Amino acid sequence: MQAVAEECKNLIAGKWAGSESGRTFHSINPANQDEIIGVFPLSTSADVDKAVKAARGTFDKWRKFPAPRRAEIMFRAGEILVKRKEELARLMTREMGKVLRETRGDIQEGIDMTYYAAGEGRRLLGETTPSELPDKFAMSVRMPIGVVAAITPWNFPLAIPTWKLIPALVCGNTVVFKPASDTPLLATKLVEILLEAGLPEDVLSIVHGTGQEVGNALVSHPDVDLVSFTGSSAGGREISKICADQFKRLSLEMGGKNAIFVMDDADLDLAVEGAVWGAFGTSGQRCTAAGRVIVHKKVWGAFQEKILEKTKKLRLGDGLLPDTDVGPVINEARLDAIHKYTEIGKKEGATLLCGGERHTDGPCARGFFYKPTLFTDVKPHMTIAQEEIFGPTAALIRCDDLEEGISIINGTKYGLSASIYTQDVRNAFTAMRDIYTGITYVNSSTIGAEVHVPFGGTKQTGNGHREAGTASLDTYTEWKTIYVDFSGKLQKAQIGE
Ligand code: UN1
Repeated sequence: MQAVAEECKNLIAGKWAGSESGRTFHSINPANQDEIIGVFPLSTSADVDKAVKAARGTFDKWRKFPAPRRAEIMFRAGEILVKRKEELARLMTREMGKVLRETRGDIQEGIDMTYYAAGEGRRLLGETTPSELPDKFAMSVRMPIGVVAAITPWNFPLAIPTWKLIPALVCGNTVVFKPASDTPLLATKLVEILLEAGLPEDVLSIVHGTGQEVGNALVSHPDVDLVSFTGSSAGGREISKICADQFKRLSLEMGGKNAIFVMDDADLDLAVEGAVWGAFGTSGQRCTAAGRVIVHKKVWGAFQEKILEKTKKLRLGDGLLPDTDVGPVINEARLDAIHKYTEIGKKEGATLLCGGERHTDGPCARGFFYKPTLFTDVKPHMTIAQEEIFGPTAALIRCDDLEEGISIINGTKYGLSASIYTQDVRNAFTAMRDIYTGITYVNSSTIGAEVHVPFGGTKQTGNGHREAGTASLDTYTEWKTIYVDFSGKLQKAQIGE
């Protein structure tokens, strides 16, 4: 069946319309670049300006709309997502390539976030405390921040937008949404669903286009109060500079060089399964992907044999087909970037065990496929063990003991996710204490975070903020402390009478 490309618009100030530039761009299927998924407006800073003005204009009304009512809209959106899960998952596989099991998971993560944040609408808890003075009352409440710019990546086209949009809206902010230009269709679907659920049309805008034009205009706009960005470290650095200049609130979620550590007492089969899933799930295009697998010297040979065998069996193909294990990567530029790391790995002296090249056989000829790639004898300082590849490449690193393994885990500029496989409670608790990442797993892969607990990383993975869980409320609100003195006289804190 030849699917028809959808023609989509921006939603600005409650109206669906093209860009004032009149230009458009395409979203294509990375499994078959001849298939156009949708046509979208190539927007300009003039479009951004309109969207931000609309968001500013409606903020006062939206912040006064009771939070539980705001949250009910999100809950209804969650129900629509449940009904449309299968259709949206299929569309997502066509738009960004990952296999159907995983796109179903992406929609489910969006549902989970939507329900979770909807529940928070009846809480948004603050604090009431005693005052140090008689007849005086003290409390802290959460205030929305204002206009939020949400800039999202293509690897989780629905889940990550829900991490930002839903809590931002429940907290009473208005939002201008700039989705990745590789996955504009799924983003548009989310906005349509929020409107269908009853979101007032001017509370949320979506502006399609490039990071260069739309992203930049949004981040620089003086009427944007908070930028929430998930994407590359290079993008995050640029955004940081612009925001710093304006003292703009900024939440960044960027790279990772996550590691799975296999101790000598690990259940090896379980560890192999976790490593293959962490390294090659989503074709390695998760910020939580296991790009490094650190293996204790006592199980080095056995582990290597098992992981190689399992990796070689992975079937590449269109993610809609039931026997596909690994889909394409997102685009040609990503293929080139991944392959460059293969070249660097070889040059720096690592041994290529399998993969290391494009896959263009048969039905994959018109897609962006890269073979699952394993390097061994990788030294912790090598480029392929330090830089985020964002593709299906894993580096096997040998280590002598627990202490060395943990220090290798911690020895990169990132700190998102890490995992240890061990059956020994002492090893597990030592790792839980000493691994310096935002997310740490025991006997589970580096991927698979849940929405009701904080998500994010230490060091250069982020800038100290977390998404998901109650931590996200801290991103999308400011604290206001309120004192009420009902003594009828001037009371002086710290000074007394
Ligand atoms: C990301 O890759 O940016 O933990 C997010 C996971 C997913 C989210 C990944 N739940 O792998």
